[in-house]
Order: sequence, then structure tokens, then C-alpha cells
Amino acid sequence: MTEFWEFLKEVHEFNHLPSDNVPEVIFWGRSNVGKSSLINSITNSKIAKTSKNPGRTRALVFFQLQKTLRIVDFPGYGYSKIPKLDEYKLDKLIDKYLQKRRNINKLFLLIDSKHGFKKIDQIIINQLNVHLKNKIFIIFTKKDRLKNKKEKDLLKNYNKLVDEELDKKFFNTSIKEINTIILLKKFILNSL
Ligand SMILES: Nc1nc2c(ncn2[C@@H]2O[C@H](COP(=O)(O)OP(=O)(O)OP(=O)(O)O)[C@@H](O)[C@H]2O)c(=O)[nH]1
Ligand SMILES: [Mg+2]
Repeated sequence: MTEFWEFLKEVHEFNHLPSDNVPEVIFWGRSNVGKSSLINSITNSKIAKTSKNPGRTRALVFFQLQKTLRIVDFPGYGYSKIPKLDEYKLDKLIDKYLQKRRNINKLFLLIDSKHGFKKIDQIIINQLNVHLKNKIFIIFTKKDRLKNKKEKDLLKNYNKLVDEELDKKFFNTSIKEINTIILLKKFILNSL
């Protein structure tokens, strides 16, 4: 059966969220970490807008698979060039969504394989653990960019930290390595 993914909605206000009767899988992480690109790989499409510059996604963007699953592309954090008022409104929307939304199935937090966890990632994980502890999974992105043994070993260390200290499941991915995408996709579809 061919999967039919469609763009559903771009949401700027809590009251405009779609109905909450379809499970939602969130992709979040620092700006430019590769959220929208990964969504395109998983859906084998170009539905999510990507950019080489940070700050591309500026709303909660919903994609839907035949009324069985939604993917939510979140705006990235840690990018300072957004006008303050817009940033404040987006933060409020994200906060409220994460606290109130009843159909959150999973939240993938993306970390750049090369850069690892930054202070802001730690803060976000701590906050998320309060409401969504068992729904959080870590994805290390852009693993094709690791060039030498030192960088690859560093990723292994980050993996170990996630497994042992954060006690969470993780995935190492690259949009250029289809096997990594297949593994992730299977996990998403099999555990709905
Ligand atoms: N080499 C490599 N580049 C990647 C990979 N994934 C994403 N990129 C690149 O990283 C840049 C940012 O990708 P986006 O998907 O727009 O990042 P984002 O996290 O959605 O960014 P914001 O919407 O600004 O928060 C783009 O230039 C992508 O082509 C990957 O697996 N490997
Ligand atoms: Mg994006």
C-alpha cells in the first residue's frame, strides 16, 4: 500500500490546533539540526520546508498519514535572530501544546551528531521529563558528516550517555543513509 502523507495545517495559535483524535509524533531540537529534512526523508516527500539557514520553521506544522498518524514539525530553539514578540508567542504556544495536548504519541529530540548536547538541550530535556518522560526519544542527526575516528567515537559517547544516564532510546541518522531512516520509520509505525 502506498503511504499518502499530506500537509494538514500550519498553526500559530493554540485554538487553531487540529482535532486531537489522531496520534501525534513531534520532531524538536535546535534550529538547523535537521528536523524538517528528516521529516521529508521519513515521508519520502518534500512536504516540510528546509533551509541551510537556521530559523526556517516558525509555527507548529502538521503532516498527516491517512488519519492514522501525524508528524509535527516544531520550530527550532536556540536561534536568536527571531523578533522578540514572535519568539514569545511561539514559546507560549509550544509550552501549552506540550502541557495540554492529549494525543502526543512520541517526542523525538534531535541532536547534531557532531555537536552533541548543548546547555539548552539539557534544559529542554529536564523540562520535558516532567510531563512526557516515557515519550521522549533522542535522534542524533547528520551522522554522514562525521569524518574521522575521533568524531565517531564522540558520537558513541553521546549514545552511551543517552542510554545510561538519560535512560532513553536513541537513533543515529543521516538523510543520506536510507537504512537509518528505515529503522526510525519502523519504530514510529510499529509503536503507535
Ligand atoms: N549532511 C547532512 N545534512 C543534513 C542532514 N539533515 C539535514 N541536513 C541539512 O541541514 C540544514 C538544516 O536542515 P533543516 O531540516 O531545515 O533543519 P531544521 O531543524 O528543520 O531547522 P529549523 O526549521 O530552522 O529549526 C539543511 O541545509 C539540510 O540540508 C543530514 O542528515 N546530513
Ligand atoms: Mg525546520
